Amino acid sequence: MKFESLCVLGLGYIGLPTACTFATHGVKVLGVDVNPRVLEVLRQGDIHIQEPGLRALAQSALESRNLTLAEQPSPADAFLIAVPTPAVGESPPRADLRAVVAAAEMILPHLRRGNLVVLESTSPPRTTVDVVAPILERSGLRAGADFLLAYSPERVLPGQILRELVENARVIGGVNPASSEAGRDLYSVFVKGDIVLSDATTAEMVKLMENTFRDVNIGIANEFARLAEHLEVDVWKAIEIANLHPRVGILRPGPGVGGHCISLDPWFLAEAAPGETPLIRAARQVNASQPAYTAQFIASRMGGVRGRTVAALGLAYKADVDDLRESPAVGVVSALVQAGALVRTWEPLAPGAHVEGAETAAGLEEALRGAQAVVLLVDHRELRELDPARAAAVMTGRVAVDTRGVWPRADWEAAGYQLSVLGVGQTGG
Ligand code: SAJ
Repeated sequence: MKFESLCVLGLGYIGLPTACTFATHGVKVLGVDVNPRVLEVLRQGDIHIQEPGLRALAQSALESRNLTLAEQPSPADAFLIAVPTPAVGESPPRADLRAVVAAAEMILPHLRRGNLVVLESTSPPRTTVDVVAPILERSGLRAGADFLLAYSPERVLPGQILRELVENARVIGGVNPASSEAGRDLYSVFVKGDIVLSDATTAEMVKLMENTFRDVNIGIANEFARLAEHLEVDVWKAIEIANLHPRVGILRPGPGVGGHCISLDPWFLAEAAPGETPLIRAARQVNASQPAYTAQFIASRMGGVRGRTVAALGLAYKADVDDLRESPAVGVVSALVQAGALVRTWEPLAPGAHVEGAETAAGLEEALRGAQAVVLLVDHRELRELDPARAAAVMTGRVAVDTRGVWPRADWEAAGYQLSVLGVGQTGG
């Protein structure tokens, strides 16, 4: 099948790069977003999110006139839903599918015989068949027979979205084989990685399994870090050695797991069968408690934090992105504030970022000035490479805490610091 026109609903982290990539590969794309600010920013030649290369791609897509923007969909050969599916509630969080429902309802009046609809938003298994199909079938057309319907998750890594969009393998799960094949015809316009065909519910589960696998793996790394501190072992060295085993690949401990995906997606699996998912829940609990654990680690290595000044470096959920969603670094700062510390934060990729109760420094030097301790929360390149002598020149204390296992011990000790690393026993392992 050939798709000449495409309507992409949701111009966020996934929808915008996907819309632009289709447009720069010759497809006529209508980008739809219900937030007028998103469209306004794009029309001014800018973008509302940070992603390397995306501004230039959006500009060329718009200049080519293959990408146009609107608040409402129009008839098209194919529709792609890439709207947010946040988790709501606490015990346990559940998927909020309101935006998916709204997007499907927006497509409804424009749905024609032979159209393809693809859901890309991360969703609990069975969303495509149990939620999206019944809405679209209110048109009188039947999914799989009169129109084609598939689920195809995005699996791109923030920071590398444009490359991974093209190069990663993609799974396309149709409600019937014809839908999967139509999905392959659509995405093969730009996807260079393997395209694997499956059914809709398997494809939904694949996406959630990938992120859950990563969460569980990071959870065990965090638990190993806690153990290593008790055992006076250096967990980083231990993991390096264990990973020499051909069938072992332990991930990195840290202050917790953040971002919009890995910290939430496991709940979408757990909600499908609460009684059958104790491991998934346990890993979630370990990772969710890691910011508080990290704050305690910092406090114990400082000999208490009440009334003391801490420079907290990095607030993003991971290195080299500006995204603070579900960031464990924010959790660590909040816990330190609650424990009575005077925390000064500096996030080089989002300089205005503020955590309640903490002071937002105007720059790295200002964060460090007069501080008793410096804590690395995110391993952004410029923070990894912080020169300890430069820190020593403005700080009062000589305590450094590295929660990411990246600061070179010899350099920090040479500058007079007592360096504590998460996952390393008090004696330095
Ligand atoms: N983290 C660790 N230790 C590690 C790796 C990560 O503590 O060894 C932490 C990070 O600091 C961060 C969190 O985990 O707080 C998540 O970061 P990430 O780089 O693992 O993943 P995301 O959330 O940026 O992107 C993930 C990716 N999924 C997988 O790698 C299986 C990406 O491919 C997905 O497209 C994305 O989720 C998504 O949108 O679902």
